[in-house]
Amino acid sequence: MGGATVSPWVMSNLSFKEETLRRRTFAIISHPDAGKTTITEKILYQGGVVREAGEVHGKAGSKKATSDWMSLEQERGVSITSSVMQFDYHGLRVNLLDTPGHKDFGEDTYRTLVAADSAAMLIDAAKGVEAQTRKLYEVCRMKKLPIFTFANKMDREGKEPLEIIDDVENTLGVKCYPVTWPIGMGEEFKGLYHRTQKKLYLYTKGKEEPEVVDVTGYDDPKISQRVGVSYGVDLGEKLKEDLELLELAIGDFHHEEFMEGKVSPMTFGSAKNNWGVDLFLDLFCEQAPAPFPRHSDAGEIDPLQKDFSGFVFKIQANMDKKHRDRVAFLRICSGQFERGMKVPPPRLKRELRLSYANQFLARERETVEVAYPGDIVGLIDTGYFQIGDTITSGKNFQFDPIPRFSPEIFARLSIKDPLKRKSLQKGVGQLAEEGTIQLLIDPVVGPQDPVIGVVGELQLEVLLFRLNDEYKLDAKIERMPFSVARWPVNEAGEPVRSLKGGARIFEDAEERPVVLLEREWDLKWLEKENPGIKFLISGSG
Ligand SMILES: Nc1nc2c(ncn2[C@@H]2O[C@H](COP(=O)(O)OP(=O)(O)OP(=O)(O)O)[C@@H](O)[C@H]2O)c(=O)[nH]1
Ligand SMILES: [Mg+2]
Repeated sequence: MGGATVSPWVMSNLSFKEETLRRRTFAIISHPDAGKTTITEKILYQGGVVREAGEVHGKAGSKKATSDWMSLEQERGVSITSSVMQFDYHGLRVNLLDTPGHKDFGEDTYRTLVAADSAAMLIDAAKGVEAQTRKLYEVCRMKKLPIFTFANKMDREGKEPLEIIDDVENTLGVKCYPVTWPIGMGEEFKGLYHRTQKKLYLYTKGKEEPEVVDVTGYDDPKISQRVGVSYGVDLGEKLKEDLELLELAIGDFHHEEFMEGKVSPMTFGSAKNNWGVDLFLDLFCEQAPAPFPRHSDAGEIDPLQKDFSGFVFKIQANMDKKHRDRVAFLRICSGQFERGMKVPPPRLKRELRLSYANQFLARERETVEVAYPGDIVGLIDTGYFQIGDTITSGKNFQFDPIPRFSPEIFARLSIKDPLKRKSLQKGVGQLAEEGTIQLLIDPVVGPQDPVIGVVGELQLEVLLFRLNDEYKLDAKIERMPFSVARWPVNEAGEPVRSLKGGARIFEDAEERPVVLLEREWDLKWLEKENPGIKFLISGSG
Protein backbone atom coordinates (compact mmCIF):
# COMPACT_ATOMS: atom_id res chain seq x y z
CA MET A 1 0.00 0.00 0.00
CA GLY A 2 1.28 3.47 -0.87
CA GLY A 3 1.68 4.61 2.75
CA ALA A 4 -1.49 6.40 3.79
CA THR A 5 -0.04 8.74 6.32
CA VAL A 6 -1.57 12.15 6.29
CA SER A 7 -4.95 12.30 7.93
CA PRO A 8 -7.50 14.53 6.29
CA TRP A 9 -9.73 14.06 9.30
CA VAL A 10 -9.31 16.96 11.66
CA MET A 11 -12.03 18.78 13.54
CA SER A 12 -12.74 22.14 12.00
CA ASN A 13 -14.29 25.37 13.15
CA LEU A 14 -16.45 25.71 10.06
CA SER A 15 -20.23 25.78 10.37
CA PHE A 16 -22.45 22.91 9.20
CA LYS A 17 -23.34 24.90 6.09
CA GLU A 18 -19.73 25.76 5.26
CA GLU A 19 -18.67 22.15 5.77
CA THR A 20 -21.45 20.90 3.50
CA LEU A 21 -20.74 23.42 0.77
CA ARG A 22 -17.05 22.46 0.65
CA ARG A 23 -17.83 18.77 -0.04
CA ARG A 24 -17.13 17.41 -3.52
CA THR A 25 -17.97 13.76 -4.15
CA PHE A 26 -17.10 12.19 -7.48
CA ALA A 27 -16.58 8.85 -9.18
CA ILE A 28 -14.06 8.00 -11.88
CA ILE A 29 -15.50 5.86 -14.66
CA SER A 30 -14.37 4.27 -17.92
CA HIS A 31 -13.78 1.12 -19.88
CA PRO A 32 -11.24 -1.27 -18.29
CA ASP A 33 -7.60 -0.18 -18.43
CA ALA A 34 -8.15 3.47 -19.38
CA GLY A 35 -6.24 4.40 -16.23
CA LYS A 36 -8.80 5.06 -13.46
CA THR A 37 -6.78 3.49 -10.67
CA THR A 38 -3.60 5.11 -11.96
CA ILE A 39 -5.13 8.60 -11.96
CA THR A 40 -6.72 7.94 -8.55
CA GLU A 41 -3.25 7.24 -7.19
CA LYS A 42 -1.89 10.42 -8.70
CA ILE A 43 -4.81 12.47 -7.39
CA LEU A 44 -4.25 11.11 -3.88
CA TYR A 45 -0.62 11.98 -4.25
CA GLN A 46 -1.49 15.54 -5.36
CA GLY A 47 -3.90 15.73 -2.45
CA GLY A 48 -1.03 14.93 -0.10
CA VAL A 49 -2.72 11.75 1.10
CA VAL A 50 -0.09 9.29 -0.02
CA ARG A 51 3.57 10.20 -0.04
CA GLU A 52 4.36 7.99 -2.98
CA ALA A 53 1.90 7.05 -5.67
CA GLY A 54 1.57 3.29 -6.11
CA GLU A 55 1.83 1.45 -9.38
CA VAL A 56 -1.13 -0.55 -10.58
CA HIS A 57 0.83 -3.32 -12.18
CA GLY A 58 3.42 -3.50 -9.47
CA LYS A 59 5.78 -6.44 -9.56
CA ALA A 60 6.20 -8.42 -6.35
CA GLY A 61 7.66 -6.19 -3.68
CA SER A 62 7.00 -2.91 -5.47
CA LYS A 63 4.39 -0.29 -4.68
CA LYS A 64 0.75 -1.27 -4.84
CA ALA A 65 -2.17 0.94 -5.79
CA THR A 66 -3.95 2.26 -2.70
CA SER A 67 -7.41 1.90 -4.14
CA ASP A 68 -6.90 -1.67 -5.39
CA TRP A 69 -6.69 -3.13 -1.90
CA MET A 70 -8.01 -6.65 -2.41
CA SER A 71 -5.28 -9.20 -2.88
CA LEU A 72 -6.73 -10.38 -6.20
CA GLU A 73 -6.76 -6.79 -7.48
CA GLN A 74 -3.14 -6.30 -6.54
CA GLU A 75 -2.19 -9.57 -8.16
CA ARG A 76 -3.95 -8.88 -11.45
CA GLY A 77 -3.85 -5.09 -11.66
CA VAL A 78 -7.60 -5.01 -12.27
CA SER A 79 -10.12 -3.25 -10.05
CA ILE A 80 -12.83 -5.60 -8.84
CA THR A 81 -14.63 -3.45 -6.35
CA SER A 82 -15.03 0.29 -5.98
CA SER A 83 -13.01 2.11 -3.40
CA VAL A 84 -13.62 5.24 -1.32
CA MET A 85 -11.01 7.85 -0.48
CA GLN A 86 -11.06 11.28 1.15
CA PHE A 87 -8.68 14.19 1.05
CA ASP A 88 -8.52 17.96 1.32
CA TYR A 89 -7.54 20.01 -1.70
CA HIS A 90 -7.65 23.79 -2.10
CA GLY A 91 -9.96 24.08 0.89
CA LEU A 92 -12.38 21.47 -0.43
CA ARG A 93 -13.06 18.09 1.12
CA VAL A 94 -13.02 15.66 -1.78
CA ASN A 95 -14.58 12.18 -1.63
CA LEU A 96 -13.17 10.17 -4.51
CA LEU A 97 -14.61 6.87 -5.72
CA ASP A 98 -12.50 4.61 -7.93
CA THR A 99 -14.68 2.12 -9.81
CA PRO A 100 -14.01 -1.11 -11.70
CA GLY A 101 -14.33 -0.82 -15.48
CA HIS A 102 -15.03 -4.45 -16.35
CA LYS A 103 -18.66 -5.10 -17.21
CA ASP A 104 -18.80 -8.13 -14.92
CA PHE A 105 -18.42 -5.74 -11.99
CA GLY A 106 -20.81 -3.20 -13.50
CA GLU A 107 -23.38 -3.49 -10.73
CA ASP A 108 -20.85 -2.25 -8.20
CA THR A 109 -19.93 0.66 -10.47
CA TYR A 110 -23.60 1.61 -11.03
CA ARG A 111 -24.30 1.68 -7.31
CA THR A 112 -21.23 3.77 -6.67
CA LEU A 113 -22.40 6.32 -9.22
CA VAL A 114 -25.59 6.74 -7.19
CA ALA A 115 -23.42 7.95 -4.30
CA ALA A 116 -21.55 10.56 -6.40
CA ASP A 117 -22.43 14.17 -7.24
CA SER A 118 -20.31 14.27 -10.38
CA ALA A 119 -18.20 11.92 -12.46
CA ALA A 120 -14.90 12.01 -14.29
CA MET A 121 -14.81 9.99 -17.50
CA LEU A 122 -11.44 8.74 -18.63
CA ILE A 123 -10.75 8.18 -22.31
CA ASP A 124 -7.76 6.24 -23.56
CA ALA A 125 -6.51 8.62 -26.27
CA ALA A 126 -5.53 5.73 -28.51
CA LYS A 127 -8.87 3.95 -28.24
CA GLY A 128 -11.43 6.74 -28.03
CA VAL A 129 -14.82 6.09 -26.44
CA GLU A 130 -15.06 2.37 -25.65
CA ALA A 131 -18.15 0.23 -25.03
CA GLN A 132 -18.19 0.24 -21.25
CA THR A 133 -17.51 3.98 -21.09
CA ARG A 134 -20.58 4.52 -23.23
CA LYS A 135 -22.76 2.44 -20.93
CA LEU A 136 -21.52 4.16 -17.81
CA TYR A 137 -21.91 7.54 -19.45
CA GLU A 138 -25.57 6.70 -20.10
CA VAL A 139 -26.04 5.91 -16.41
CA CYS A 140 -24.55 9.30 -15.52
CA ARG A 141 -26.91 10.91 -17.97
CA MET A 142 -29.89 9.14 -16.39
CA LYS A 143 -28.76 10.20 -12.93
CA LYS A 144 -28.18 13.76 -14.23
CA LEU A 145 -24.57 13.74 -13.05
CA PRO A 146 -22.32 16.46 -14.45
CA ILE A 147 -19.31 14.87 -16.17
CA PHE A 148 -15.67 15.84 -16.61
CA THR A 149 -13.54 14.24 -19.32
CA PHE A 150 -9.85 13.39 -19.05
CA ALA A 151 -8.15 12.17 -22.22
CA ASN A 152 -5.41 9.93 -20.88
CA LYS A 153 -2.23 8.28 -22.15
CA MET A 154 -1.00 11.23 -24.21
CA ASP A 155 2.47 9.73 -23.82
CA ARG A 156 1.38 7.08 -26.33
CA GLU A 157 0.61 7.41 -30.02
CA GLY A 158 -3.12 7.99 -30.20
CA LYS A 159 -5.88 9.81 -31.98
CA GLU A 160 -5.60 13.50 -32.78
CA PRO A 161 -7.23 15.63 -30.05
CA LEU A 162 -9.87 16.95 -32.47
CA GLU A 163 -10.66 13.34 -33.39
CA ILE A 164 -11.11 12.41 -29.71
CA ILE A 165 -13.51 15.30 -29.27
CA ASP A 166 -15.45 14.27 -32.38
CA ASP A 167 -15.65 10.76 -31.04
CA VAL A 168 -16.97 11.88 -27.63
CA GLU A 169 -19.47 14.26 -29.24
CA ASN A 170 -20.74 11.75 -31.79
CA THR A 171 -20.75 8.66 -29.62
CA LEU A 172 -22.05 10.22 -26.43
CA GLY A 173 -23.87 13.28 -27.68
CA VAL A 174 -22.20 15.63 -25.22
CA LYS A 175 -20.19 18.72 -26.19
CA CYS A 176 -16.60 18.89 -24.98
CA TYR A 177 -15.06 22.03 -23.59
CA PRO A 178 -11.28 21.51 -23.60
CA VAL A 179 -9.48 23.63 -21.04
CA THR A 180 -6.05 22.26 -21.91
CA TRP A 181 -4.76 21.19 -25.31
CA PRO A 182 -2.01 18.67 -26.01
CA ILE A 183 1.07 19.57 -28.02
CA GLY A 184 2.45 16.51 -29.81
CA MET A 185 1.81 12.96 -28.73
CA GLY A 186 3.54 9.70 -27.88
CA GLU A 187 7.32 10.01 -27.72
CA GLU A 188 6.90 13.52 -29.08
CA PHE A 189 4.42 14.70 -26.44
CA LYS A 190 5.75 18.10 -25.39
CA GLY A 191 3.14 19.41 -23.05
CA LEU A 192 -0.17 21.18 -22.63
CA TYR A 193 -1.43 24.62 -23.53
CA HIS A 194 -3.83 25.94 -20.90
CA ARG A 195 -6.50 27.96 -22.69
CA THR A 196 -7.82 30.03 -19.78
CA GLN A 197 -4.52 30.53 -17.96
CA LYS A 198 -2.63 31.24 -21.23
CA LYS A 199 0.28 29.13 -20.02
CA LEU A 200 2.39 26.35 -21.47
CA TYR A 201 3.11 23.31 -19.34
CA LEU A 202 6.16 21.56 -20.74
CA TYR A 203 6.94 18.03 -19.62
CA THR A 204 10.13 16.04 -19.73
CA LYS A 205 10.34 12.27 -19.59
CA GLY A 206 11.04 10.94 -16.13
CA LYS A 207 10.03 14.21 -14.50
CA GLU A 208 6.64 15.01 -13.01
CA GLU A 209 7.09 18.74 -12.50
CA PRO A 210 6.40 20.75 -15.67
CA GLU A 211 8.19 23.86 -16.77
CA VAL A 212 5.53 26.57 -16.83
CA VAL A 213 5.80 29.32 -19.45
CA ASP A 214 3.56 32.41 -19.69
CA VAL A 215 2.42 33.21 -23.23
CA THR A 216 0.15 35.83 -24.78
CA GLY A 217 -2.16 33.24 -26.39
CA TYR A 218 -2.10 30.12 -28.53
CA ASP A 219 -0.65 32.15 -31.40
CA ASP A 220 2.33 33.43 -29.39
CA PRO A 221 5.45 32.81 -31.59
CA LYS A 222 7.27 31.86 -28.40
CA ILE A 223 5.36 28.55 -28.44
CA SER A 224 6.94 27.35 -31.70
CA GLN A 225 10.37 28.18 -30.36
CA ARG A 226 9.76 26.15 -27.23
CA VAL A 227 8.06 23.05 -28.63
CA GLY A 228 9.89 22.79 -31.92
CA VAL A 229 9.27 20.49 -34.85
CA SER A 230 8.18 16.86 -34.76
CA TYR A 231 8.16 14.60 -37.84
CA GLY A 232 8.44 17.71 -40.01
CA VAL A 233 5.47 19.42 -38.32
CA ASP A 234 5.92 22.74 -36.54
CA LEU A 235 4.04 21.91 -33.33
CA GLY A 236 3.43 25.57 -32.51
CA GLU A 237 1.77 26.08 -35.90
CA LYS A 238 -0.26 22.91 -35.39
CA LEU A 239 -1.49 24.17 -32.02
CA LYS A 240 -2.53 27.42 -33.65
CA GLU A 241 -4.43 25.62 -36.41
CA ASP A 242 -6.12 23.24 -33.96
CA LEU A 243 -7.21 25.99 -31.64
CA GLU A 244 -8.41 28.28 -34.42
CA LEU A 245 -10.70 25.46 -35.53
CA LEU A 246 -11.72 24.76 -31.97
CA GLU A 247 -12.53 28.38 -31.15
CA LEU A 248 -14.86 28.44 -34.14
CA ALA A 249 -16.57 25.22 -33.13
CA ILE A 250 -17.11 25.75 -29.42
CA GLY A 251 -18.75 28.70 -27.75
CA ASP A 252 -18.22 30.03 -24.27
CA PHE A 253 -18.39 27.77 -21.26
CA HIS A 254 -21.55 27.99 -19.19
CA HIS A 255 -21.61 26.31 -15.80
CA GLU A 256 -25.37 25.60 -16.11
CA GLU A 257 -24.79 23.60 -19.31
CA PHE A 258 -22.22 21.52 -17.49
CA MET A 259 -24.64 20.96 -14.60
CA GLU A 260 -27.31 19.88 -17.10
CA GLY A 261 -24.87 17.40 -18.65
CA LYS A 262 -24.81 19.20 -22.01
CA VAL A 263 -21.12 20.14 -21.85
CA SER A 264 -18.19 18.25 -20.42
CA PRO A 265 -15.14 20.27 -19.39
CA MET A 266 -12.13 18.38 -20.64
CA THR A 267 -8.41 18.11 -20.01
CA PHE A 268 -5.61 16.01 -21.47
CA GLY A 269 -2.63 14.32 -19.92
CA SER A 270 -0.88 11.18 -18.85
CA ALA A 271 -1.91 9.71 -15.52
CA LYS A 272 1.03 7.37 -15.46
CA ASN A 273 3.54 10.20 -15.74
CA ASN A 274 1.48 12.50 -13.52
CA TRP A 275 1.27 15.00 -16.37
CA GLY A 276 -1.79 17.22 -16.36
CA VAL A 277 -3.39 15.52 -13.34
CA ASP A 278 -3.00 18.68 -11.23
CA LEU A 279 -4.61 20.74 -14.02
CA PHE A 280 -7.52 18.31 -14.08
CA LEU A 281 -7.85 18.58 -10.32
CA ASP A 282 -7.80 22.38 -10.46
CA LEU A 283 -10.56 22.33 -13.07
CA PHE A 284 -12.49 19.87 -10.92
CA CYS A 285 -12.20 22.15 -7.89
CA GLU A 286 -13.42 25.14 -9.92
CA GLN A 287 -16.43 23.43 -11.46
CA ALA A 288 -17.55 20.37 -9.49
CA PRO A 289 -20.84 20.82 -7.64
CA ALA A 290 -21.35 20.63 -3.89
CA PRO A 291 -23.94 18.07 -2.71
CA PHE A 292 -27.33 18.82 -4.25
CA PRO A 293 -30.86 17.83 -3.18
CA ARG A 294 -31.62 14.14 -3.56
CA HIS A 295 -34.88 12.65 -4.71
CA SER A 296 -36.96 10.57 -2.27
CA ASP A 297 -40.51 9.35 -1.78
CA ALA A 298 -40.99 12.39 0.48
CA GLY A 299 -39.81 14.83 -2.22
CA GLU A 300 -36.44 16.50 -2.60
CA ILE A 301 -34.16 16.25 0.44
CA ASP A 302 -32.03 19.37 0.82
CA PRO A 303 -28.49 18.62 2.07
CA LEU A 304 -28.67 21.66 4.33
CA GLN A 305 -31.72 20.48 6.23
CA LYS A 306 -31.00 19.70 9.87
CA ASP A 307 -32.38 16.14 9.99
CA PHE A 308 -29.72 13.59 9.24
CA SER A 309 -30.26 11.23 6.28
CA GLY A 310 -28.24 8.95 4.04
CA PHE A 311 -28.38 5.67 2.17
CA VAL A 312 -26.33 2.48 2.04
CA PHE A 313 -24.94 1.92 -1.46
CA LYS A 314 -22.33 -0.72 -0.84
CA ILE A 315 -21.54 -3.51 1.59
CA GLN A 316 -18.10 -5.01 1.86
CA ALA A 317 -17.29 -8.17 3.78
CA ASN A 318 -13.83 -8.89 5.23
CA MET A 319 -12.22 -5.54 4.51
CA ASP A 320 -9.99 -6.53 7.32
CA LYS A 321 -9.42 -10.26 7.09
CA LYS A 322 -8.28 -10.44 10.72
CA HIS A 323 -11.52 -9.01 12.05
CA ARG A 324 -13.93 -10.51 9.53
CA ASP A 325 -15.95 -7.38 9.63
CA ARG A 326 -18.64 -6.18 7.37
CA VAL A 327 -18.76 -2.52 6.40
CA ALA A 328 -21.87 -0.74 5.15
CA PHE A 329 -20.96 2.33 3.10
CA LEU A 330 -23.28 5.20 3.79
CA ARG A 331 -23.56 8.28 1.59
CA ILE A 332 -24.70 11.17 3.77
CA CYS A 333 -27.35 13.25 2.04
CA SER A 334 -28.51 15.74 4.68
CA GLY A 335 -27.81 16.87 8.22
CA GLN A 336 -24.82 16.20 10.38
CA PHE A 337 -23.62 12.71 11.20
CA GLU A 338 -22.31 12.27 14.71
CA ARG A 339 -20.72 9.17 16.08
CA GLY A 340 -23.01 7.46 18.55
CA MET A 341 -26.15 9.11 17.19
CA LYS A 342 -29.29 7.02 17.49
CA VAL A 343 -31.40 6.29 14.45
CA PRO A 344 -34.41 4.08 13.88
CA PRO A 345 -32.95 1.19 11.87
CA PRO A 346 -34.52 0.11 8.63
CA ARG A 347 -36.90 -2.85 8.99
CA LEU A 348 -36.28 -3.32 12.72
CA LYS A 349 -38.26 -1.92 15.58
CA ARG A 350 -35.34 -1.27 17.89
CA GLU A 351 -33.29 1.94 17.78
CA LEU A 352 -29.78 1.59 16.45
CA ARG A 353 -26.75 3.44 17.68
CA LEU A 354 -24.25 4.38 14.96
CA SER A 355 -21.17 3.81 17.07
CA TYR A 356 -18.48 2.50 14.83
CA ALA A 357 -18.15 4.70 11.81
CA ASN A 358 -15.03 5.02 9.75
CA GLN A 359 -13.62 7.22 7.05
CA PHE A 360 -11.69 5.29 4.50
CA LEU A 361 -8.64 5.53 2.45
CA ALA A 362 -9.33 2.34 0.54
CA ARG A 363 -8.61 -0.15 3.31
CA GLU A 364 -6.97 2.21 5.78
CA ARG A 365 -9.55 3.54 8.18
CA GLU A 366 -10.00 6.09 10.84
CA THR A 367 -12.81 6.67 13.32
CA VAL A 368 -15.22 9.42 12.40
CA GLU A 369 -16.65 11.79 14.98
CA VAL A 370 -18.69 13.97 12.62
CA ALA A 371 -19.42 13.85 8.92
CA TYR A 372 -21.40 16.05 6.54
CA PRO A 373 -23.57 15.72 3.43
CA GLY A 374 -21.45 14.43 0.55
CA ASP A 375 -19.26 12.37 2.86
CA ILE A 376 -19.13 8.62 2.72
CA VAL A 377 -18.67 6.79 5.97
CA GLY A 378 -18.25 3.09 6.55
CA LEU A 379 -20.44 1.73 9.32
CA ILE A 380 -19.08 -1.37 10.97
CA ASP A 381 -22.10 -3.51 10.65
CA THR A 382 -23.16 -6.77 12.18
CA GLY A 383 -25.83 -7.41 9.61
CA TYR A 384 -28.38 -4.64 10.12
CA PHE A 385 -28.03 -2.93 6.80
CA GLN A 386 -28.88 -3.82 3.24
CA ILE A 387 -27.95 -2.06 0.03
CA GLY A 388 -30.50 0.65 -0.67
CA ASP A 389 -31.45 1.23 2.98
CA THR A 390 -32.28 4.82 3.86
CA ILE A 391 -31.17 5.90 7.33
CA THR A 392 -32.73 8.99 8.85
CA SER A 393 -32.81 10.68 12.23
CA GLY A 394 -36.06 12.46 11.49
CA LYS A 395 -39.25 11.27 9.85
CA ASN A 396 -39.10 8.12 7.81
CA PHE A 397 -38.71 8.21 4.04
CA GLN A 398 -36.89 6.35 1.27
CA PHE A 399 -34.40 7.65 -1.24
CA ASP A 400 -34.85 6.31 -4.77
CA PRO A 401 -34.15 2.57 -4.91
CA ILE A 402 -30.74 1.42 -6.10
CA PRO A 403 -31.01 -0.70 -9.26
CA ARG A 404 -30.26 -4.42 -9.00
CA PHE A 405 -28.98 -6.56 -11.85
CA SER A 406 -30.50 -9.96 -12.40
CA PRO A 407 -28.00 -12.87 -12.33
CA GLU A 408 -27.44 -14.70 -15.62
CA ILE A 409 -24.84 -17.30 -14.73
CA PHE A 410 -25.51 -20.04 -12.21
CA ALA A 411 -23.34 -22.64 -10.53
CA ARG A 412 -23.44 -25.09 -7.65
CA LEU A 413 -20.69 -24.78 -5.07
CA SER A 414 -19.31 -27.76 -3.24
CA ILE A 415 -16.41 -28.69 -1.03
CA LYS A 416 -14.78 -32.08 -0.68
CA ASP A 417 -14.27 -32.05 3.06
CA PRO A 418 -17.73 -32.55 4.63
CA LEU A 419 -16.49 -30.90 7.84
CA LYS A 420 -16.02 -27.65 5.93
CA ARG A 421 -19.53 -27.49 4.53
CA LYS A 422 -20.79 -25.27 7.34
CA SER A 423 -17.93 -22.81 6.82
CA LEU A 424 -18.65 -22.79 3.11
CA GLN A 425 -22.28 -21.88 3.76
CA LYS A 426 -21.19 -19.15 6.14
CA GLY A 427 -18.53 -17.76 3.81
CA VAL A 428 -20.79 -17.69 0.79
CA GLY A 429 -23.55 -16.17 2.92
CA GLN A 430 -21.29 -13.34 4.02
CA LEU A 431 -20.03 -12.62 0.52
CA ALA A 432 -23.59 -12.74 -0.82
CA GLU A 433 -24.54 -9.97 1.62
CA GLU A 434 -22.36 -7.64 -0.45
CA GLY A 435 -25.07 -7.98 -3.07
CA THR A 436 -22.83 -8.89 -6.01
CA ILE A 437 -23.56 -12.61 -5.92
CA GLN A 438 -26.97 -14.12 -5.34
CA LEU A 439 -27.15 -17.04 -2.94
CA LEU A 440 -29.85 -19.61 -3.75
CA ILE A 441 -30.84 -22.79 -2.01
CA ASP A 442 -32.03 -25.83 -3.88
CA PRO A 443 -35.00 -27.12 -1.82
CA VAL A 444 -34.20 -30.69 -2.85
CA VAL A 445 -30.54 -30.59 -1.79
CA GLY A 446 -30.84 -28.14 1.11
CA PRO A 447 -28.29 -25.50 2.12
CA GLN A 448 -25.24 -27.75 1.97
CA ASP A 449 -24.32 -27.25 -1.69
CA PRO A 450 -25.30 -23.64 -2.25
CA VAL A 451 -26.27 -22.42 -5.70
CA ILE A 452 -24.99 -19.02 -6.71
CA GLY A 453 -26.06 -16.63 -9.40
CA VAL A 454 -23.82 -13.89 -10.81
CA VAL A 455 -24.03 -11.29 -13.56
CA GLY A 456 -20.60 -11.96 -15.07
CA GLU A 457 -18.18 -14.83 -15.46
CA LEU A 458 -15.34 -13.06 -13.66
CA GLN A 459 -17.44 -12.86 -10.51
CA LEU A 460 -17.29 -16.65 -10.22
CA GLU A 461 -13.53 -16.47 -10.38
CA VAL A 462 -13.45 -13.73 -7.75
CA LEU A 463 -15.77 -15.76 -5.52
CA LEU A 464 -13.53 -18.85 -5.61
CA PHE A 465 -10.46 -16.74 -5.02
CA ARG A 466 -12.01 -14.94 -2.06
CA LEU A 467 -13.36 -18.13 -0.48
CA ASN A 468 -9.83 -19.40 -0.62
CA ASP A 469 -8.08 -16.20 0.41
CA GLU A 470 -10.50 -14.98 3.06
CA TYR A 471 -11.92 -18.29 4.39
CA LYS A 472 -9.27 -20.85 3.46
CA LEU A 473 -11.87 -22.88 1.59
CA ASP A 474 -11.04 -24.81 -1.53
CA ALA A 475 -14.47 -24.85 -3.13
CA LYS A 476 -15.38 -26.28 -6.52
CA ILE A 477 -18.01 -24.99 -8.88
CA GLU A 478 -20.22 -26.86 -11.25
CA ARG A 479 -22.00 -24.74 -13.85
CA MET A 480 -25.76 -25.09 -14.14
CA PRO A 481 -27.62 -24.65 -17.41
CA PHE A 482 -29.78 -21.70 -16.28
CA SER A 483 -29.52 -18.15 -17.59
CA VAL A 484 -32.60 -16.41 -16.18
CA ALA A 485 -33.75 -15.86 -12.57
CA ARG A 486 -37.14 -14.43 -11.67
CA TRP A 487 -38.99 -13.83 -8.41
CA PRO A 488 -42.67 -14.79 -8.88
CA VAL A 489 -45.25 -12.67 -7.00
CA ASN A 490 -49.03 -12.42 -7.17
CA GLU A 491 -51.01 -9.24 -7.79
CA ALA A 492 -50.70 -8.26 -4.13
CA GLY A 493 -46.92 -8.59 -4.43
CA GLU A 494 -46.76 -11.72 -2.26
CA PRO A 495 -44.30 -14.48 -3.16
CA VAL A 496 -45.75 -17.42 -5.11
CA ARG A 497 -44.35 -20.84 -4.23
CA SER A 498 -46.01 -23.06 -6.79
CA LEU A 499 -46.29 -22.49 -10.50
CA LYS A 500 -47.88 -24.30 -13.38
CA GLY A 501 -45.46 -25.63 -15.94
CA GLY A 502 -42.98 -27.49 -13.74
CA ALA A 503 -40.32 -24.74 -13.42
CA ARG A 504 -37.50 -25.33 -10.92
CA ILE A 505 -38.10 -23.22 -7.82
CA PHE A 506 -35.21 -22.27 -5.55
CA GLU A 507 -35.10 -20.00 -2.51
CA ASP A 508 -33.01 -16.88 -2.01
CA ALA A 509 -31.27 -15.88 1.24
CA GLU A 510 -34.50 -14.29 2.48
CA GLU A 511 -36.41 -17.50 1.73
CA ARG A 512 -38.24 -15.96 -1.20
CA PRO A 513 -39.06 -18.31 -4.08
CA VAL A 514 -36.98 -17.85 -7.26
CA VAL A 515 -37.49 -19.65 -10.56
CA LEU A 516 -34.44 -20.49 -12.62
CA LEU A 517 -34.88 -20.95 -16.35
CA GLU A 518 -32.62 -22.00 -19.15
CA ARG A 519 -33.78 -19.48 -21.71
CA GLU A 520 -35.57 -16.18 -21.93
CA TRP A 521 -38.08 -18.03 -24.12
CA ASP A 522 -39.03 -20.31 -21.18
CA LEU A 523 -40.06 -17.21 -19.28
CA LYS A 524 -42.57 -16.23 -21.97
CA TRP A 525 -44.07 -19.67 -21.77
CA LEU A 526 -44.20 -19.56 -17.97
CA GLU A 527 -45.92 -16.19 -18.09
CA LYS A 528 -48.55 -17.62 -20.41
CA GLU A 529 -49.13 -20.63 -18.17
CA ASN A 530 -49.42 -18.48 -15.04
CA PRO A 531 -51.55 -15.44 -15.85
CA GLY A 532 -51.78 -12.90 -13.05
CA ILE A 533 -48.32 -13.73 -11.76
CA LYS A 534 -45.54 -11.21 -12.09
CA PHE A 535 -41.95 -12.37 -12.55
CA LEU A 536 -39.67 -9.77 -10.97
CA ILE A 537 -36.02 -9.41 -11.87
CA SER A 538 -34.94 -9.13 -8.24
CA GLY A 539 -36.19 -10.12 -4.81
CA SER A 540 -36.43 -6.53 -3.66
CA GLY A 541 -38.78 -5.45 -6.43
N1 LIG B 1 1.41 4.75 -21.27
C1 LIG B 1 0.52 4.98 -20.33
N2 LIG B 1 -0.02 3.98 -19.63
C2 LIG B 1 -0.93 4.27 -18.67
C3 LIG B 1 -1.33 5.61 -18.39
N3 LIG B 1 -2.25 5.57 -17.40
C4 LIG B 1 -2.42 4.27 -17.08
N4 LIG B 1 -1.63 3.49 -17.82
C5 LIG B 1 -1.50 2.02 -17.78
O1 LIG B 1 -2.71 1.40 -18.18
C6 LIG B 1 -2.93 0.19 -17.46
C7 LIG B 1 -4.30 0.19 -16.80
O2 LIG B 1 -4.34 1.18 -15.79
P1 LIG B 1 -5.35 1.13 -14.57
O3 LIG B 1 -5.18 2.41 -13.83
O4 LIG B 1 -5.25 -0.15 -13.82
O5 LIG B 1 -6.73 1.12 -15.35
P2 LIG B 1 -8.20 1.06 -14.74
O6 LIG B 1 -9.01 2.00 -15.58
O7 LIG B 1 -8.18 1.31 -13.27
O8 LIG B 1 -8.60 -0.45 -15.06
P3 LIG B 1 -9.82 -1.31 -14.38
O9 LIG B 1 -9.84 -0.96 -12.93
O10 LIG B 1 -9.45 -2.72 -14.60
O11 LIG B 1 -11.07 -0.91 -15.09
C8 LIG B 1 -1.77 0.09 -16.47
O12 LIG B 1 -0.79 -0.73 -17.00
C9 LIG B 1 -1.28 1.52 -16.35
O13 LIG B 1 0.09 1.59 -16.00
C10 LIG B 1 -0.72 6.67 -19.14
O14 LIG B 1 -0.98 7.85 -18.97
N5 LIG B 1 0.17 6.29 -20.10
MG1 LIG C 1 -8.82 0.20 -11.69
